[in-house]
Amino acid sequence: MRGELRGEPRVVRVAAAQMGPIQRTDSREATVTRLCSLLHRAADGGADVVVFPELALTTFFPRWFVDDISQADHYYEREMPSPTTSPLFLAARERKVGFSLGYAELTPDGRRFNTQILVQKDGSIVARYRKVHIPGHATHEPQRKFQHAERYYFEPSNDGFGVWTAFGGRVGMMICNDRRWPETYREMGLQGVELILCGYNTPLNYLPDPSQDRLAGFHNALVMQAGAYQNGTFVVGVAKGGCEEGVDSLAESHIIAPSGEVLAKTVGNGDEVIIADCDLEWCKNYQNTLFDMDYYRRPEVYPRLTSQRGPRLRADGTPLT
Ligand code: CDT
Repeated sequence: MRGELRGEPRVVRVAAAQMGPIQRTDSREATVTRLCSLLHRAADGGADVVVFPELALTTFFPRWFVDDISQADHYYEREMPSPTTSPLFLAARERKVGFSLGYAELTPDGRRFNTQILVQKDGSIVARYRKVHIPGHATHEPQRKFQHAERYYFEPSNDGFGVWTAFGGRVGMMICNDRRWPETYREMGLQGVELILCGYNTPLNYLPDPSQDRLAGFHNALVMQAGAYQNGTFVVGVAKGGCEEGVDSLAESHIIAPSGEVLAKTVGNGDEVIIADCDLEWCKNYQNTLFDMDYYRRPEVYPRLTSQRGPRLRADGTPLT
C-alpha cells in the first residue's frame, strides 16, 4: 500500500449552483441571464468553478412525448457556445471562474445527447461528457401522469467516463442517473479522479414504483456519498429542483468530501448557491490507504463486471455460472 497522506493543500473552491424550475415558456435568453447571475454569486464567494444542473438551459422536456422528434429540436443546442449562450462564457472569463453546464446536444450529423461540458476560467471548453446511463422509456406511455422519455430523446453515449486535468486536479463528470451506478465512479476512480461534477433532474414521483418516492433524498445522498468514499474523491451533485410544469423534483444539492461527509447542502428548492473549499490532497488519504486500488483490487475475480449486463439466471432462479 502506498500510504502517502495529504501534502501541501490544493484547494479548489467549488460552487454548486442549484436551480429552481425552468418553465416551458421561459426563453433561453432569460435562462442564460439567470445562469449568469448564479455565476456572479459564485464568483462573489470566490469560487474557482461553478456547477450547474443537467439540462440547465431548458425545461426538462422528456416529460412530454412528441411523435415527430424534430418538433423538439428547439430544446437542443447545435453549437456551444452559441450567440445565446456566449454571455455565460464571457461572464466566466470576466470573473475568472470556470463552470460545468448540462444541456441537450444535437450534433451536425443529427445525433442527440444529454451533455455536460467543463469550461475553464478563460472561457474555453476543456471537456465534454455525454450521458452514458439513459433512464426512463423510449416510447409514449400515455397511462403515466408525465413521461420520462429520455430514451427517446437521447442516445446513450459510448464515449465512457473521461477524467481531465483542470483546476489543479483530475476532474470527471457524470449526469443524473449515472450517479446511481457504481461503475460510473469506479471508471473515474481508476483514472485517479479527484472531483466529480454531476447535474440532475430527479422527479419526486417514481411512477414505476411509488414506494420509492419517500426515499428520493436518501437514495440521492446514499449513492453520491458512497461513490465519493469508495473512490476517495469529491462529488458535487447539483439539482434542478422544485415544481416544473407540474412535476415536483428533488433539490438537495450536495458537495461531498472523499470521506463521504457532506460539506455543503442546499436548504431550499429554488435558485441557490452553496460553496465549499475542496482540498484535492484529501483524496490521497483514501486513494493511498484503504482504497489503494492497485494494491487491493482483484479485477481477475470480477469478470462479470464487463462481460454481462444483468444477472444470468436459469428458469428455476439459480444463477448460471
Ligand atoms: N434525469 C435523470 O436521469 N433522472 C433520473 C430519474 C429516473 S426515473 C425515470 C434519476 O436517476 O434521477
